[in-house]
Amino acid sequence: MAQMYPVLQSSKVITRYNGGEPILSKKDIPYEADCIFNAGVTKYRGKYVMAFRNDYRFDGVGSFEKCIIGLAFSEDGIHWEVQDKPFLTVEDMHSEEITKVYDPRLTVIEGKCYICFAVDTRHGLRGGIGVTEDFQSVEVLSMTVPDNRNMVLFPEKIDGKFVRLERPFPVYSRGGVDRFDIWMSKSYDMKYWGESELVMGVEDVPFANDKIGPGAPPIKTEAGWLTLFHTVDIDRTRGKNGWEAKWQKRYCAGVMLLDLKDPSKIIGMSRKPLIAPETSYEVDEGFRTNVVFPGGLILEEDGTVKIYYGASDTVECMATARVEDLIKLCSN
Ligand code: BMA
Repeated sequence: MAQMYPVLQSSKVITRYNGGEPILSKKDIPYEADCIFNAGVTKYRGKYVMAFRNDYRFDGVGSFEKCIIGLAFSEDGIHWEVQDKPFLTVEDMHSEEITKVYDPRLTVIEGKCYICFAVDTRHGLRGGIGVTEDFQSVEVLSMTVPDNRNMVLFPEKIDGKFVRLERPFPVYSRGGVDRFDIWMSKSYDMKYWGESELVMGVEDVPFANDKIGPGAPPIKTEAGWLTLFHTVDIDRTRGKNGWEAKWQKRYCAGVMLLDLKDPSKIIGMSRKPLIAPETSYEVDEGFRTNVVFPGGLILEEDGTVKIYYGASDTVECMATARVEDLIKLCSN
């Protein structure tokens, strides 16, 4: 059985926007919406773009009938103008197999905006990669076999190849429980992926006892590729909270630095969470509780970063930090 886990605190280097108030939530959406969270954010042609998850029509038990992706634009990365219709829905996937589309991540590479997303299918969870230039439609370039998701792309080719981080779910071969790790694959064309290798095992993270996965697409710094990941610890003594009947997990954001030339090599990582659930939105007000799920990291010209994260699967929040402080956290 998983151990009881200690209190975890966010690093002092981060500042939550408005003390942890959401930057996007249900009330901002001009169509049917309940939970707005786990967004991917990037800058494209001078504007901030956010693709967010929208779960709606609660079934009264533990999940939502609908799970789609919406789109918003912003001039400052804080105030958002939401498009009047959804961006990527189950119907857009043209497959009877697919039941949900969610957890988008955005990366601009060579002038095109790529979107990684997850889908639930009747035969397992898959990770998709699509591309858009007009944000009207998405051309799907590849889909993994089950079970794999949480994919994020590096913003440039390395040695002539596109590179992604990803998180397969090796249940059968990891003892029949969650022991999920971060992997990496490469591709010449975004379609065919290979050269897969392990980047970080869950056992390498002192504040995780369950699983880890990629979070925000990496940003390039002189010290290496800086990236955020999510971590999960389970504590069986945690009881019901939120709208869920039973929720014993806690999700935090971690930060690590990968080698510029060979990003399968970890240069360093923070041995403590970068963001742990602490505010009411993160801890006890949402559909779930105790969830901080990072999906976007933007480096500004003044050396600050904006960190975007979903709070308790219900709202989208943001925090800021100095990039050099994040690098410092990874230097042990
Ligand atoms: C994961 C994903 C995320 C979600 C998290 C916490 O398995 O479904 O989208 O935020 O659980 O519920």
